[in-house]
Amino acid sequence: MCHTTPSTRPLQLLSLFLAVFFLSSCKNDAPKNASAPPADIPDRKWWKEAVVYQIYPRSFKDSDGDGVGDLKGITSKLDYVKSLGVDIIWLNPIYGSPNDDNGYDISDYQGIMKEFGTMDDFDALLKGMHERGLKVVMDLVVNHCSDEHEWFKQARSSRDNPYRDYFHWWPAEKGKPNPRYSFFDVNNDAWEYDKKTDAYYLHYFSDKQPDLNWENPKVREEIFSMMRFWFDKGVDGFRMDVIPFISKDTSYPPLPVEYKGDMVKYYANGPHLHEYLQAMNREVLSKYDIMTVAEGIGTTTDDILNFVDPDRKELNMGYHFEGVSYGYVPGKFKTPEPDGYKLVGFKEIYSRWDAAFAEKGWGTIYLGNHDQPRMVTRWGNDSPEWRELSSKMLTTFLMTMRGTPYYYYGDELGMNNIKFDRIEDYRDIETLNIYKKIQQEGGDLNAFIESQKNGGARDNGRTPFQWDATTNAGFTTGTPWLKVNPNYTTVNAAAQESDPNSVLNYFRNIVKLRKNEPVLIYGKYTLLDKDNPDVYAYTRELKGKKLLILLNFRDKPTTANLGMDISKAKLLIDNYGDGPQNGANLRPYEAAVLEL
Ligand code: TEU
Repeated sequence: MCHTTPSTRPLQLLSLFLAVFFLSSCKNDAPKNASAPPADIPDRKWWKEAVVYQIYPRSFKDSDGDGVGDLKGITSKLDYVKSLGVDIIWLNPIYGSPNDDNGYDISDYQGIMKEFGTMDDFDALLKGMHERGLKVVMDLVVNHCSDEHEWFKQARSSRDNPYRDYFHWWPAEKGKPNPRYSFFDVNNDAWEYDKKTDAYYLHYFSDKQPDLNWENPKVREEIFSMMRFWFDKGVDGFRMDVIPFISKDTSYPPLPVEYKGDMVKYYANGPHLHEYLQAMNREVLSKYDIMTVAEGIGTTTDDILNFVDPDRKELNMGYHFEGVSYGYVPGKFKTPEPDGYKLVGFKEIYSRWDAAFAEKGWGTIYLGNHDQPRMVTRWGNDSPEWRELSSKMLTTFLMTMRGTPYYYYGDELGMNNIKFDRIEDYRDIETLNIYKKIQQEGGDLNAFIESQKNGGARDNGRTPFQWDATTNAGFTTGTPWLKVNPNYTTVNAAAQESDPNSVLNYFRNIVKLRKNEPVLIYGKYTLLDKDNPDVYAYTRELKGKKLLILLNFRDKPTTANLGMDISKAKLLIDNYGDGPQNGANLRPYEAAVLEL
């Protein structure tokens, strides 16, 4: 045993101080509010230990009364964001854009959308974030740009324009190209005929979002140099929009006979994708201390490591679509199964994805974003009786899984789907086009509107943030671009701020717990009671510390069959406040984290 004599103590204190100082200034170290994980965790990274908070800038806070959220609005709310305990803010696109797809159609990659403000506003926002120890991740949308981008204006002006090969063209004299699928075209036709040069151009999304031709080295260099521009400004990473789509077989062969409209499977992971990502890493990403996350459309547990295996030097993380696509009626646009989704299948998906990173790589976890319905409506229960408890339960899931959590603005209040009755209330190109398609085909329009109330219409997740009970939830003094959910009079940040039991304060507490318990970040995940149709139970384990997470996904009491005695377990957090009663008997939507 080592005894410290009084004479050596000041020296020891000094070296302890220096060690702490050195560790806390180390780039890959934990964010400041975390207690230090055991020293021997391999491959620690700040982006693994972080909680990401996604802000949809259009709907967060409007500073000038035009009804559209903006950068100054976000800056004015940074203290709120900081108070959540999150580390990284992901901003949906804020670049110059005519807004055919709310900024995912970029006309100026190095400028700011007029409605959102100016580059000075951006610089002030970035400074405000960094001053508070918050990092910022921007959206990188480079599978396509806007048809109003100068590149496309040039390209479509003549067949021999130097920018022509920045895009994918099919000359009309070769006949109609083989079909390709577009998400946002009423007829799902990705080839748009352009009269001026008598040719078709390719657009996987709307006809105002022409696909960029990554096979052209000049395009890659333009994009890499644009990325350097933002990194040199100090941004801390990119979320890469539909990145598995960037490489294409430009001979556009007929689709194989097995093709059944499963566009993503056939179009993702093109022939040169990984070559381009490796070049991006070599030439840009590796030069900065930043993070990257692929919007991993089409990725599976079998191929995700091709993106995030650190030895391959491509990206850091990806997010998959298997979870959020689960439990929809096949063939019906994002319409939830009438009896609800099956929890056993849900658990299987998340467990399989956790296992994909057991040896290497790193995952993410999310239940909502700007393309999805509100988490509580889709995965919990948004009736007044259960909205708060089930929101907290889902938040517990997100904050106790391995993988970096991506948490969507407003979920910390338990915001839910707005459930529009009329197509006129929708603004999203996706919903409007699907409606038109159903109309053209003489389908049942009312059934579609009904299906989207609890379903996946993207505007459900894009309504303005509910700050307080004043007009328009304090989001704007003007007319909001998208209606505010009428429940803002009771569901709002101000009301929840002072209530220790609010959804908001539960979020803050569980974020704190995650950051103070390295086991929740790095610990091994083990699913328990796998076939239980109502309870999701699992343990997380690290260096002798073991936590048990119990989540009741139902509006009725139920019991987890754990095969262990938990009467001596220590309660760390619980959404009812007093922990499970009588062993593993759980009340409706009860969520608890226990130390075994
Ligand atoms: O989304 C990719 C995508 O495939 C979406 O079309 C999504 O699956 C669908 O909308 C769900 O209903 C990304 C962005 O996140 C999305 O907002 C953009 O519209 C899209 O790319 C095009 O950039």
